Amino acid sequence: MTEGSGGRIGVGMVGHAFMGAVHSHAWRTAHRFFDLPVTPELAVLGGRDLARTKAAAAKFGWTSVQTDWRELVNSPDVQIVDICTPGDTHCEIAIAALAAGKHVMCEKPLANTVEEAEAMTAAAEAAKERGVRSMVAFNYRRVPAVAYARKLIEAGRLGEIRHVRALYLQDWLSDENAPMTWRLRKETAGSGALGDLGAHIVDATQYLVGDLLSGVSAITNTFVTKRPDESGEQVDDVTVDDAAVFIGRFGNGALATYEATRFALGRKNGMSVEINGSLGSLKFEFESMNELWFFDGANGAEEAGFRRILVTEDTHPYVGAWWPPGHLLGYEHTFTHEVVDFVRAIHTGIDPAPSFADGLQVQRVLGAVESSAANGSAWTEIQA
Ligand code: SOE
Repeated sequence: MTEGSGGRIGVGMVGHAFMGAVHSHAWRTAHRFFDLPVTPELAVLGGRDLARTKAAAAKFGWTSVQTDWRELVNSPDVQIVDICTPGDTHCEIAIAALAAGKHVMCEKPLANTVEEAEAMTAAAEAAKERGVRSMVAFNYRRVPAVAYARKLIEAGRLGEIRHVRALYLQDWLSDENAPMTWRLRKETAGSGALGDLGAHIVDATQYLVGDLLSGVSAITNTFVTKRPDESGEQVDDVTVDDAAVFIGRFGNGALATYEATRFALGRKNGMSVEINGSLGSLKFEFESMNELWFFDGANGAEEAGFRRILVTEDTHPYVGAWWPPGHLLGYEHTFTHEVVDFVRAIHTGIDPAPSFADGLQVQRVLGAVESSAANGSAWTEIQA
């Protein structure tokens, strides 16, 4: 079954922390603002602890709960499985859901290793033959200003792309007494700032440029190697990177620099991208996410300068479904847009993007960054 009956499509979501909260909001909101072919129903919320899952379901608007994700995946009320759990569970849940004929939306990074991402992609490709769709939740593609930047680049307004500069800066680990979380353990998170933040800017820049990285050279560091565990009674080892810095080359020759860190004191969610081409440049900063800065080289020298485009016109991507010009959008809207695109793709049978294959390619970039860093920053090609 690829769609629910009676104009509804049942969603089963596994996980109810930060990503679960923002995805719940998206599933609740999408059909109220966008015309959707079917209405998502928040059917089953999955979590390990019954009491906490029930509390989350009541808060976020889910009809029922399930503590066994296998039951959730096989429930007849569920046609879409949304995976919002730590990375170590993505592979098993996604493959089981696809095998059960359920469409799958999976949080980023797709997996903890390239091998897992390969297995998930193979399962997704096989399921596609049966009309089953899958998508990785790289939400920053769905910021209207980022989607509009893509349109400008696609239309050739930047000419030949030469430079890509991307940062993703947070500071929540600057305090060396901040406690351990699953995000700081390799077995649950796969990697640290690299997979959590670096994955976003790798995806966003490849999407914007319309081309893929062909190789990288990297350095990483773990500044604080031991932290109090969750109980506060013991000290535990941090087994992932705290920061990753790398350079890369795109297939088209563009040169790129990337920085991902959780130690940039004062920077909360500082995701930013600058792209320079032969005809113009673009700058985007997530903390001012309704703005896009455009330098159009076609303007004469006297009038040249970066121009702020407020991306809130109803002709801009996604914006027409929301508020009048100048009435700004926020972080949560990017997830609503993701849900809208996914539900429409399921209905029309068009492959949603980014696909699991796209997620695998990002995973290969992350893998190349890790192996370069482990090998004295050696230049490391990315498998096509
Ligand atoms: C935590 O670092 C985090 O929540 C990421 O996991 C998200 O993907 C990002 O959007 C915000 O920061």
